[in-house]
Amino acid sequence: MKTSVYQTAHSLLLSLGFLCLARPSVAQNPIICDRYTPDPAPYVHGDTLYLFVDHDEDVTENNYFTMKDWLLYSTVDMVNWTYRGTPISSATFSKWAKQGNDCWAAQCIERNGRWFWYTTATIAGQAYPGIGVAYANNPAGPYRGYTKPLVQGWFYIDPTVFIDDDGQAYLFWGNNGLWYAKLSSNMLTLSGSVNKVNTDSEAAFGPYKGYDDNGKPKTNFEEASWVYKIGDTYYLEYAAGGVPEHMAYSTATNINGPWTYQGKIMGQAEGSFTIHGGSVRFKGHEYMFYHNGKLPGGGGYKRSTCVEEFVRKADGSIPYIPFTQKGVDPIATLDPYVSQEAETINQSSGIKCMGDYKGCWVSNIHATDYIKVRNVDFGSIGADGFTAVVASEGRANMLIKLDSRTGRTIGTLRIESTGGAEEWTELAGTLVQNVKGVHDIYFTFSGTTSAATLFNFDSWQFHEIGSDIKVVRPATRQASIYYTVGGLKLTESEANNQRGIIIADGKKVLLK
Ligand code: FUB
Repeated sequence: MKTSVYQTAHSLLLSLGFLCLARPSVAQNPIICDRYTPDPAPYVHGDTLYLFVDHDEDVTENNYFTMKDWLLYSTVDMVNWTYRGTPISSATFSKWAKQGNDCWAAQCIERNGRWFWYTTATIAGQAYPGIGVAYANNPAGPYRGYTKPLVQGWFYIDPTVFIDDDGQAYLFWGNNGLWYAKLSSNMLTLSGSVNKVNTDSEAAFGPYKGYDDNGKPKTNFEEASWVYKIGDTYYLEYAAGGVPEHMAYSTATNINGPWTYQGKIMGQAEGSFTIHGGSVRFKGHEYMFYHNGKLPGGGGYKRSTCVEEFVRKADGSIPYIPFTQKGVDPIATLDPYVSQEAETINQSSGIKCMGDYKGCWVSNIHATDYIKVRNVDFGSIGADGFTAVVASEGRANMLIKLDSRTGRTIGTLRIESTGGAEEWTELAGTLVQNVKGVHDIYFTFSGTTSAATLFNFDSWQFHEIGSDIKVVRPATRQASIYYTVGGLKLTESEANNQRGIIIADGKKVLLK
């Protein structure tokens, strides 16, 4: 794809990215730590913010973008992010796209209960890209790729999709140029001709970034368009200024323009020559998503999603938004007394999230790793126990620490072999002390095994003092069962024979 635009100015930024090895414990940007997650495309649906991102591989090939699939995360509190799998890859578009790489920027939206994920890929047998769409009944899939690209041609990358108040959907896209077209009501094909926006206008897109060898001015508009509407005003956010890119925006009172340049909204991304992002409103707050190269090992081809909160001005204009390491404040607490996915994470080190729409879990757990979960509300009564669903080939220990990675240990879990890395079992741990109030918790690990992971971690849940019936997850996906509940050890056959309420350690425990 467009090697010439990118491959020059970046080696310096790329190498700078490798210097970023340590992160302060309060840092929340980048927000996903176990994978590189460029080109964020947030989407709000009900009480959940879905984050559709691209995926820069851990190993960069040919000193260029190495991108083989697309990922999904979600949040309800803006600080804990749940991995929802890798729902689509180039294989989703096997009917028309080059396979194995070039899974570039995308955006997904829901319409009438169906999810439409517009993506960039290279046309099979060609050097130029096209924009395709995959559709599903759920945000995490399974997705089916539509058989043909919607559009194809040089610089046809970075789709953004927008549905106007009258129900007409539009697709915008482009690098070094901006095109748009109406979408059919089925969202899978175009319903009209392709229009080109006049990005050569300084009034529309800001001061020229320079002049080419023929003296022709170069547009400030670069790529990564992001279209939405507030009231009667259409907003177009985009990466601008050439590489390294910054973020700017323009507005219009008609979807067909003319657009009016409104200014810069973010500076040049740190450690990355691209910045691709977009803003979204969620639960009364406004957030700007973008990417940088600041995750350890990161750089221009290993970029990661970040988010900042901003307050739109009374006249609708967007203020200049500074980058922070701190990121955004939580907008909700996390309830430890319901089952929480292990892959719901604020920050982590070493581990990897795995799985798909059928279920996700945490793997690649090593003795030096940790998982931080933020803003956990233990309430005023507190907890007296916890359980975790794990699968393990060997022995390991998990410690739960309070408020810092080296903080007080509040709980321990001893894990024996469950019979295999996918033999899931719910184990009860030991709560060392009662916990009340709102805290961050850290899961830390120890153990010795030659396997790639100490164990696999699916979910966890605390038990509130006084709630005398604990529901232990049914063993539907366990091949073997081994419970320790409130200190009482149940063998596989005992657990198999148990149905109904048993007394364990003075507490009533319901095995379903
Ligand atoms: O991620 C590959 C490309 O880099 C995207 O399509 C552009 O927007 C830039 O972020």
